[in-house]
Amino acid sequence: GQIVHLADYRPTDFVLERVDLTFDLHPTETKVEARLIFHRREGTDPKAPLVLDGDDLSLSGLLLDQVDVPAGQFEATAESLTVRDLPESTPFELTITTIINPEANTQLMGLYRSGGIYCTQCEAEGFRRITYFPDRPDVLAPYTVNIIADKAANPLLLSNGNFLGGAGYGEGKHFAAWFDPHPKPSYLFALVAGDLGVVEDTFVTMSDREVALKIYVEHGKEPRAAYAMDALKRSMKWDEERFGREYDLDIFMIVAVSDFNMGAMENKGLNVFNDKYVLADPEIATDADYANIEAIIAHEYFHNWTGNRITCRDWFQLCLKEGLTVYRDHEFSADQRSRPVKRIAEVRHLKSEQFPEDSGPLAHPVRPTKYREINNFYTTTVYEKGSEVTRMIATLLGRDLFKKGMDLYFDRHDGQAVTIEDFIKCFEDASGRDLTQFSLWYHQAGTPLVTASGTYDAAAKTFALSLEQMVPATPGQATKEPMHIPLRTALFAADGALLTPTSVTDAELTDDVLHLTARTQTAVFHGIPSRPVLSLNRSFSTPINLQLSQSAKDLALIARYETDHFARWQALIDLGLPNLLQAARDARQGNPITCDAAFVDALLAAANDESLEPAFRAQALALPSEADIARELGGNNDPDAIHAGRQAILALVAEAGRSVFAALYDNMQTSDPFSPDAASAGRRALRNAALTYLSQSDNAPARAKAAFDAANNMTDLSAALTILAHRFPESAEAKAALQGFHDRFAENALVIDKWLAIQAAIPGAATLERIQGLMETPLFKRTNPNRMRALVGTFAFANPTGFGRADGAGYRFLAEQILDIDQRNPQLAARILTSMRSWRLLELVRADHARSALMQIERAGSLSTDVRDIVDRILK
Ligand code: HT7
Ligand code: ZN
Repeated sequence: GQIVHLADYRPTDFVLERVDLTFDLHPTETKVEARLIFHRREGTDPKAPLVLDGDDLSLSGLLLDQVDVPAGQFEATAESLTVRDLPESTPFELTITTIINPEANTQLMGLYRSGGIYCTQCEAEGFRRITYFPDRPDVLAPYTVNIIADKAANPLLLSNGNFLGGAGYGEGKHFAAWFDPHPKPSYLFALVAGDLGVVEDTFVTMSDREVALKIYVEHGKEPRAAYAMDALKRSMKWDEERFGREYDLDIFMIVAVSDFNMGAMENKGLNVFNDKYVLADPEIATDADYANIEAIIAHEYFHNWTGNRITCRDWFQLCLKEGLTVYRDHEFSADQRSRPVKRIAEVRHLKSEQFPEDSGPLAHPVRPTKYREINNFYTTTVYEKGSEVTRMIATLLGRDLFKKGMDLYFDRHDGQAVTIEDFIKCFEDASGRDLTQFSLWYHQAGTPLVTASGTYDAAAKTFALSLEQMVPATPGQATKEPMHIPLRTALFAADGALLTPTSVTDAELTDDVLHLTARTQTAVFHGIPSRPVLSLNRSFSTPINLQLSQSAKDLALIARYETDHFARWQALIDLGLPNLLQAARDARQGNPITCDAAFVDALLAAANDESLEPAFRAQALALPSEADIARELGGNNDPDAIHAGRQAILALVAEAGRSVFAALYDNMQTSDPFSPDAASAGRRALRNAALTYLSQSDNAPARAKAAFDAANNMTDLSAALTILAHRFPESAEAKAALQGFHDRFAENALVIDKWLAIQAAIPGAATLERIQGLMETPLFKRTNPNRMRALVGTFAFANPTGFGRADGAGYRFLAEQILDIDQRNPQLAARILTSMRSWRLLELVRADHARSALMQIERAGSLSTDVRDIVDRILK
């Protein structure tokens, strides 16, 4: 694990012209023959050797222009192949043969087996586990791929691009050939072979070309791919309409596999998906699953232009494709569903995942400058903060100039591997604006803190808004420059009417966007007839922590009258949060817990407001999580007190809103037959939120059990099961429901994952023993990432009282699991270990236990680079 620095970037000495791969597939001995045509890059050292990357490889043949390369001319290790004395000015062909073992590949990087099929994962550096190669994203070439395999076991032979042809190939075998004309980096290579069912459709593009669409799933599961297919067609259409992007091959394929390290992978023309993000029907998928499938299908499809046609020069530029593509999938979902509800969900996710990363030991810039293990930089900062930065460019430029900048980007850089600077330059050129200060968002880590206060001058009819920004220190960045912070802003009169200033001085205001660019700044709004109520950072226009003291009355006014519904939701959160923080403190002191009536009234008013969409009302009812409360408290945290405080507030709201919740539960029925559309999902979300509150005041599980028995879809069923298991864990009803759910879905791995996750999240110290018990049962498959994430991941990321039990047993358990997982799958181990990133916010006794567990990992003999990198940074 050497540290790689952005400043060391150099182009390769050799240019790769073409790639021709032949795979002779075998579960344990696959022969890979790579024919690579290179020429020396002009202006480079004519004597320089060619150095190719490898990972765990052994060379079994090497030809130069079809002739054996003598032993003295090359050197092969597991990690590299060096060839000397290569032609100075003419192209040459290198033929490299390697034998690899897909069955033994437990890292799930390179060529591996999942559920009896062959599949690949090459991003970021998996291709070098297949053959020696210049395995970096700035080496682009067209690929021809020939696949030979046993015909009975592998009727399906797939790779990138268009199908060239296939035929029989000796005894019991057959072959297929694919050609991808679009030059691509090796990380976008894919191969799939095996026996799968297919769902087929077509899409006619904006220039009238017909594209064949195929989604491959396990035999018998074809009907469950219908929603994914629908989402794919909607994505293709949307990218044409919104961004003018047309698909560019004759065929687009998706393959669902059950063993996968992440959500999905955008390989050119052949996306490979975690089957969790493809398979859905009402019996097995929740509304959240449907929304995820839609978003991830879109995300991978959108990569075809933002990532594949235009790719990254090096891995430091990862946000070039990921931040931008997340922004695109967010916009897609906002257009397909409810924009404000989507925005609320995004901000919830950003605050609960990215903000802790940005304020802890793993903080890094959206565009980092060094890494030890690139797999550890597929982070929420690169993805979600990267998306927020793109969104801010759109906010600064406005819709038309942003579109012009994107068009210029697609025009100027099609077929290239580029940098964030190239991307920003397109928006500068399209708009004439200088984005130098704005680009600090890519380079400075940490969530800016903006402190705001307003003063009204009745005589002058002015409202002065004083703003101050502070970007906290983060690892490797002690001091920061002031950033360009675009704050959407509105002022409201006491009757809820929008107040429009006659002018604004001492700050730029464009539409509703106020530009904070200095460390301190006071904007003066003129022509304000009465004391205004300030709504700041509407629609979360900038990812900051905002400190603004507002009275409960003002917040209630925003919650009622803001035209931006995101801001309404934010006002409800701002009303509720102080109650939750105080409740945690009171629970710790053993004091009685109370709750402001203004908050309860505003919450119930929103829940009851029929002019608001049900999905919004459900979001309003979902209080900040225990982790959110811990973050806001800021340190010396006791998870048990936070839990007890939050439960007490839930109970107070439940008590006050009993009749509101009962009416919602009765009235928010959804249509039969089931429909996964956003409006129906919103009604289910509101009904289940009401049920959660009702069960909070129920003393017995009868109502939740009745809901469980009556459910006719997975959303309602899993919501009822969660209430039973979390609220009444020791009841006979909860036990029977858990058993019934298990028996009904025993054959469905994705549903058993839900069953495990619900149990892993049961609050309290006893859950650890429950998890250890579940790990002893035959359904616990250590090699399956979804299963490990469902049980160990949910426990560590989403169960603060169970994982953080006072005796430290949760942390010790995690350390053992990490060391075990690391032996097989370092990427997965490192990711689950990031659940420890906020350990320093714990009270002293727990923090001490957490540190000991981390040191137990750090001291272990044979750690992967992935885990070593995370544990070292978390402990630093
Ligand atoms: N670009 C992909 C990221 C990725 C990945 C996927 C699967 C397994 C390992 C992986 N490493 C990186 C997914 C995406 O962002 O679309
Ligand atoms: Zn992506």
